[in-house]
Amino acid sequence: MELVQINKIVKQFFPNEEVIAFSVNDKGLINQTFVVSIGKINTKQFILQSINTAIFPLYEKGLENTILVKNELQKQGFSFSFPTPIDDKYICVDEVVWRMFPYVKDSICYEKVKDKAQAFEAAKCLGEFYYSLKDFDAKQLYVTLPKFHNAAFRFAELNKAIQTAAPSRLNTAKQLIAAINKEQDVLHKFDELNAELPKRAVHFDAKISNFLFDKKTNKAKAIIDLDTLMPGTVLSDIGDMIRTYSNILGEEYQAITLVKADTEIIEHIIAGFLATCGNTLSAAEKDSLVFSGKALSLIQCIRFLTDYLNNDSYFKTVYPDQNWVRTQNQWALYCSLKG
Ligand code: GN1
Ligand code: MG
Repeated sequence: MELVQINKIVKQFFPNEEVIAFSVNDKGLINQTFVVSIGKINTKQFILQSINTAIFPLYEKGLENTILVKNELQKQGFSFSFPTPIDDKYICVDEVVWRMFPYVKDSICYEKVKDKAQAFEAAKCLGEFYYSLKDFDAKQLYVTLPKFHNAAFRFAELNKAIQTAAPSRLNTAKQLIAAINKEQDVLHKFDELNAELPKRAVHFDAKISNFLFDKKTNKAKAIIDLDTLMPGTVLSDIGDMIRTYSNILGEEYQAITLVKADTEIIEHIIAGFLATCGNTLSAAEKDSLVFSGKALSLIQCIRFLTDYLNNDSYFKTVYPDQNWVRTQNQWALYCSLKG
């Protein structure tokens, strides 16, 4: 992207301002994100982001979800920042959909969890999010990504990919596919629990880079990336926190034999979450939290493997076989969680 193109888009939000500089933020695997500096005097920073509408076809409904949840969080006095699109709008330029967000000042975004204190902080923020939304009727929210964390669906997608995969990729994955086939019980149990547990407003992507931290105090400051906000159960969020935080080397780590879950981090996630969500959760929800980490690791393993077999059509990759590395990484994590 050139500055002139960026400026054309930003003008639709700030007609009287000029973009003086921008940089690419390449953290997400799906959308395209820029940090833009606006105004020659009193320069201010914003986030400019294009939406991958192939992956988020119901993005307008997603915006409605965000606004509904924002209003409720404000009403309940949620104490963390929850940056939502400027002017509550998305715009379309040359068939690309864009939105802007305020930049959370003095914040820092981490790709990997630094330590258990940081995991505790993020989980406390999520716990307060659940507490603030405890009386919010999740049925008001649209299901923008149907079956997103439905294990049976993910397994069926894997089987479809197996049918059309290139022989070399299929051959690479053969043993792992056989091993995954033996884990059906975990997939079934996850879907059964999801059917039984209370439906809540769920973030659906609670990884560490979706919490911003204060540069000075290291406290959580904001919760971001709301494209997947929709009805679900707590298992999706705590499961994804466990999956991403306990894997301290990160999901991109290539020395697979070193990948394993840090159990102390898991304890800190659960303690932090329960500290702020109060008695929002039922006993059945609390009992399933540890299991959810295991299930989400297996589901994400299946998702990366499916994409590998589909020639990397979903998750962004920067080197060949990256989705295969991610698959093995998630499998190693799953095996360590399984014990
Ligand atoms: C995707 O784009 P990003 O990084 O926010 C994905 C998540 C996965 C994650 C794996 C809509 O999120 O479900 O857990 O990659 N989001 C979607 O890194 O598929
Ligand atoms: Mg996301």
